[in-house]
Amino acid sequence: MVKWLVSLALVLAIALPGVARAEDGYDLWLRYRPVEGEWHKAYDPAVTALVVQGGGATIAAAAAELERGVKGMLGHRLPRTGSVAADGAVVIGTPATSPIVAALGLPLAGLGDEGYLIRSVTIDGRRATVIAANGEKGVLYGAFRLLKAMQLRERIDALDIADAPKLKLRVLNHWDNLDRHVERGYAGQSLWDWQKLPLHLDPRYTDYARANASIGINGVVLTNVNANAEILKPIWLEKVKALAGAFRPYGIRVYLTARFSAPIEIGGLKTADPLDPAVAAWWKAKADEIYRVIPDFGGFLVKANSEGQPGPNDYHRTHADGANMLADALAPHGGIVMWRAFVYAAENPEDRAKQAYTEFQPLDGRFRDNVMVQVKNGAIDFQPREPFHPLFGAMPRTPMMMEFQITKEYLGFATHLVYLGTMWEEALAADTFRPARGTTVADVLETAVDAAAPTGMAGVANIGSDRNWSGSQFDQANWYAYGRLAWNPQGGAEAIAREWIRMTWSGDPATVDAIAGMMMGSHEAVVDYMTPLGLAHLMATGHHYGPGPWVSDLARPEWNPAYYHKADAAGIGFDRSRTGSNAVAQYAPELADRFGSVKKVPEEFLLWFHHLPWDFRVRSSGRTLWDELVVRYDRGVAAVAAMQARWAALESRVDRRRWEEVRDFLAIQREEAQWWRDASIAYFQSVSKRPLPEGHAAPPMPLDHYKAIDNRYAPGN
Ligand code: BDP
Repeated sequence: MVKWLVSLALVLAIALPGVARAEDGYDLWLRYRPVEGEWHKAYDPAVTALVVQGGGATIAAAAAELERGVKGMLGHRLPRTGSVAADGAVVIGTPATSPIVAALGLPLAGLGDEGYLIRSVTIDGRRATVIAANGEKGVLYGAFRLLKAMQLRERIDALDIADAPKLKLRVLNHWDNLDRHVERGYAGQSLWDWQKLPLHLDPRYTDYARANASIGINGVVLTNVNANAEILKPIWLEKVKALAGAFRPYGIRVYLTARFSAPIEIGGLKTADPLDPAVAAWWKAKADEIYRVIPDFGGFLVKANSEGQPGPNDYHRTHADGANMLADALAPHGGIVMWRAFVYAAENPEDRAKQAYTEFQPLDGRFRDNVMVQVKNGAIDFQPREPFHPLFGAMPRTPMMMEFQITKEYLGFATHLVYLGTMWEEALAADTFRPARGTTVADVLETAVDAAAPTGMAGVANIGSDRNWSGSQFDQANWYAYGRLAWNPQGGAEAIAREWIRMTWSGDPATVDAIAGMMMGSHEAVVDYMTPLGLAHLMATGHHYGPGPWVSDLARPEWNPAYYHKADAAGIGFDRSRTGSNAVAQYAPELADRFGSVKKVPEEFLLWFHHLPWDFRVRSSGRTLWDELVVRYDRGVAAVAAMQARWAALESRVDRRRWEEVRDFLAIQREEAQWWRDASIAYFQSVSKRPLPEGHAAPPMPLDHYKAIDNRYAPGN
């Protein structure tokens, strides 16, 4: 019987490849599943052979990807030919690697060294598609784009696509420790299997690089911002070199985090003072050593004088002193320093939201040309919703790099379905009013300080050793959306979601609409059930798993949720208006006025900027603030229930295994949304002493129950 069942399963698996193959998410958006009927007929004759004339490892990677994609989608091999011998050739190359490309005289001038052009052309009377670029990386990006056209069922017989990235550095930040623990990681262990490096290269490194290249990511910081100086020792650099070698064909450079006190810890010096010549000499020698091992090393990412990390302030030097010293060591090799502006200090009584601006803004113009200041999207810390960081637009002479968090530390870990594209779009589209109305955060990022200056975006990775890479199927969308927005910060979150869905789940229009609907509303839902109306940082201590709005006993004031919500018998919210911390003054005057006024502040930031009485009337609804909070908590929970219902209806529309995983995760999300709602209402009600509005249920348990929940082993901590 068992044997018989096994053979039946085998027969089914062969007969119904699309249905029976258990997908587990490993293939990401590069699934290359067979193309059906009419589309197959259209594509098949258009892609018959591959013409590659020379080129290096990156062109070889592009060719291999085209072969893989065509085999998967069209079912045929892509023979390589040296010339266009029949209709349907795909010609790839740069004018330097390919005489055929050179002879076409294509308009590549405006595409830089990473852009590409894809055109349907006629060569010697034969129909062909050319993927051309100034550099090999562009060819690789173009190859992925052609494959995407087929994945999205776009016509490929009259192509004329020109595209180039708007930012130069599109970087993933891995918060990975050398013992493979990932700080704030919810997708297993670090991908970097250090113990087996450099001699064993896990094939996943190549698949990781392919996925990154497919969305234009061109740099990865391998190590945690809470840095370990060990990584800079020769034995580790050999391992880094091996990873760099695996990534190089895909146009990806490696970077490392530099622990500021490394000269003391591994260099035997007594100080790490950036103005001490011996310290500068140590870093210079270290940089020279790194570049001997990894000639295209990208540079350093530094977290200094933040949350206990060492830095120049320890020696009464500025962040510019520290960054410039490292920049001077890297400059001869073309490396850059990404210096984080995420700084705040327990000793500093100033509103935490103000501290980064206070410290960095006066340093505008004082950094070397190869320094970028890397700024989180908001002024606190990757909260479900924050207004954009006031440093954007306020340092016009300093290259500014956006830092988004892809891993969902504060947004429900891997088990909550939260599409971050909309959240990032909101930040990128925010008007800074600097230098004038209409200059968005995206514009600030894209506008290089001068022609040679770097521009960039960083994303804290959500990638680990889990089969599905990101801990959940839907968190892959956040990796994807991050890459697409780093390529083009003006790219629309919904369009990005839709293309991801079609490549990852299904091309069926009704299915795409249903999943897009879930994703597009998902961020608002999590904001509602965790931190509505501009509340922030109410998560439990340390691991940040679940609610902890009552916490007020931690050593550092700004680690306590109570510091952020300031709820008392009279009301709730953090007064950052002129009469409060005056954080609004760090924005352009128009915004200071808007955010600072209770009448004009956007409702989603109401309690971020204002402390208001519980019976304050909320403009949009006319409800009291207390009632509105309760309504929003419930709205968030209801939105998760609606996602569950939508997903249930898709049961027959997507493959079983992934469908079940998402179903289960939504059930976890539902429970946890309820937990957030109940615990938050129980706590705030203990402060506000108000009855719940009619039709809204009391939390089932007393406050003490929620306070006693102990999740000390939550992941990522
Ligand atoms: C916080 C994280 C912490 C990071 C820190 C940072 O909780 O793990 O080290 O950000 O960005 O959100 O440096």
